[in-house]
Amino acid sequence: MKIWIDGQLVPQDEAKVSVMDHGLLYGDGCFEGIRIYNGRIFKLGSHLRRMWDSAEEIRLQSPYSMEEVERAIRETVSANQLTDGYIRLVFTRGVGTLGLHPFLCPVPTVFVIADTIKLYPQELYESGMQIIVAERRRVPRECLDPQIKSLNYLNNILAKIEAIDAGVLEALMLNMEGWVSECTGDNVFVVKDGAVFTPPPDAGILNGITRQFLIDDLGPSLGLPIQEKLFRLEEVYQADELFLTGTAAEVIGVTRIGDRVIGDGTVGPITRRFVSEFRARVSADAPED
Ligand code: PXG
Repeated sequence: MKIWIDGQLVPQDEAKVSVMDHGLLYGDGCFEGIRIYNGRIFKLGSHLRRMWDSAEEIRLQSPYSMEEVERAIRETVSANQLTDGYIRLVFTRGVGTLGLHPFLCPVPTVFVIADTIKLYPQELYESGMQIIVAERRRVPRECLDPQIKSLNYLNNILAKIEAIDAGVLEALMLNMEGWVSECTGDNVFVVKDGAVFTPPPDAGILNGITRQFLIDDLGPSLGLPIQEKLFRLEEVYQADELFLTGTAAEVIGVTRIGDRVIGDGTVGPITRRFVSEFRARVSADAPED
């Protein structure tokens, strides 16, 4: 596998980051996870814009322009001959001294990995996924805004460990006010009486690119408008259907939360329409905007 790092494509075992890199020492940096479908880079423009927004929020200035990073991504994908796969774009604060001071790191480290992706088993999309509600709350926006896709994922990882300990793959997280926010690596949608809801960005979530694609594009084209609304766990338990979205998971139904069954315990009809429409859209001609 070839990796693009600091301006060069190199074999994987030559792609190295220093132990003095603040991305490693402090989790100081940001990243994106992007899908390749049938030779097209799904929502590359949106991912690049979110990457630049994250970088700006942490006052990290990329040494490469957005166009240069886009070129680097396309080069990495073709060097690895990928038509379907997964891209990881990372900016770190770069090499510095011991000590938090970010501006003593002169040059951010930039790298691009393009690889295949292991999907959830297909049967999970048919039968629905089980998740839990994490004890751990989502970090409040006032502390570290979840809209920043930073290299600090321990809040999510600790909730993910709760899920793994419970024998499932995802955990739903509440914010500090008790509103439903999102899962550890996925956004959440509720279906009730034919209407579809998802928490707004100010619930303290990552505004997922997949989430936004459903709101702007799939929902309207299916005649299923999606409303952003704060809701409590009770509304999740009383939902007719529940589903998650994310770059890795795509669109997937949830049929159980802990020991509670959602709806009739099967993947509901509205979720199925989103799952199949998503698949159809990305496999035909995935939008790159
Ligand atoms: N919330 C959080 C906290 C995420 O990390 C999403 C929502 C969904 O956003 P997108 O833009 O992907 O629709 C994410 C995304 C991984 C991995 O390697 C994680 C994500 C995306 C891709 C890969 O586990 N999280």
